[in-house]
Amino acid sequence: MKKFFYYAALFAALTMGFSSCGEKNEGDEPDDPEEEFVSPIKVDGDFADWAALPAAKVAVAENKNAEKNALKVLKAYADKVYLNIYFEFDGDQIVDREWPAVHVYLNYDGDKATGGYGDEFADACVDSMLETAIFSGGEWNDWNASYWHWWGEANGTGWEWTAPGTDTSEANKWGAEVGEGEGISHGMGSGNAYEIQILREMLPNSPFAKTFGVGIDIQQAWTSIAWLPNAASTDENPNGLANMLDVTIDE
Ligand SMILES: [Ca+2]
Ligand SMILES: [Ca+2]
Repeated sequence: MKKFFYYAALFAALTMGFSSCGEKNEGDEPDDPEEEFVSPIKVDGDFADWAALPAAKVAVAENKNAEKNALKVLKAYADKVYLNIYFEFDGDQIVDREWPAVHVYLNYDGDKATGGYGDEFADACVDSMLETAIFSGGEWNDWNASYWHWWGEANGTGWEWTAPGTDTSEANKWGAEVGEGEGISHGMGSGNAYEIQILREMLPNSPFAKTFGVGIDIQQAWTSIAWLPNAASTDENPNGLANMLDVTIDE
């Protein structure tokens, strides 16, 4: 709980723009200019902010699979503080709107020799994952995700939940780090698109490399029906796996 309190305080300081040290007084100067940072992306379901970003700074993965095509495009932009994600989906395929989970996968260290989850990504180097739904009971849901680390073998596959530190054997794949609703991320949608903002500093034990990897998937009835980046399905690659999307922090 103590850790959660710390991150909640940090988040409050970052979002409200005043110092986390001591009480706020009228006219106080912030201790750290970073706390004044305002992202060019606002989580509001209005995507004009994405259109205004310089294209060279935005990583993009478009759907390449004719069957698993419920996700159309993934865009990722890492500013000084946040990882911002935008995606479009096929509304006709997302019929389960009770609580359809969207996962964000991170190769945060940029190292393809660490992490796993080759189930959806050819390079199998996912270090961590965020999970919550984009809809809840048919309405747009704030994407205030839980956070999990890969505990399985390096470059491994599979999906098991487990408590952190209890067992890092091959059988246990994901260990919990942060519970849902702690404010590590937010999201909002409109039409057939959705935007997510993740506060990188609130992800515990997750040092980001300047260039790191991102991927997403979307579920219907608790099963992933599509993910990005992807590739065409072939005899050699029946599941249409591709490497994660490289994202470079815009410093
Ligand atoms: Ca927006
Ligand atoms: Ca990794």
